[in-house]
Amino acid sequence: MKTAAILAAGLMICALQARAGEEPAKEGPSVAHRILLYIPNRVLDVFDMVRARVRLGPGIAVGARVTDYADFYVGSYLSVYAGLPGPRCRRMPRLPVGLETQTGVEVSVADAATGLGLDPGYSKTEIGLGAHVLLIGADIGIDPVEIVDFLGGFFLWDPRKDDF
Ligand SMILES: [Ca+2]
Repeated sequence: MKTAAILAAGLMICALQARAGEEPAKEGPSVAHRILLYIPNRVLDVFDMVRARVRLGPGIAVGARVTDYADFYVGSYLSVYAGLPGPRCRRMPRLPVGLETQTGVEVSVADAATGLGLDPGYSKTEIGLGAHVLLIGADIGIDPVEIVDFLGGFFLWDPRKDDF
């Protein structure tokens, strides 16, 4: 009898602990939050769809991509860029001007290229190409997932999870 009572008390403690460990249901942003940031989020989403950077600085490089799995890059450059910076892949917007560098070789997922934090920041689903010749470079691209994200945004769907 005593053993059964201890066992029952133990089971109750376990059940209570399991309940205490349950995550509360996650709530999304409030309606007021969504209304206030609806327009800014759509504006940021529209700029994510296209990359169109020009670069100025020394280097030589060539690259092309149809997603991160079918891409190649070889070269080295150190430049300032201006233009549409391409997908954010985060909430904070990218500036339309800045420093950009990339050095090395990349073929598909074998990536030995680095920009030491100042690389172009391609999204994994981007399609585009770029080249750098002596002092001038250009990089253009489009991201189909960002197009879906932009269109979905009108219906409050945010597949890229980049809305404020
Ligand atoms: Ca979005």
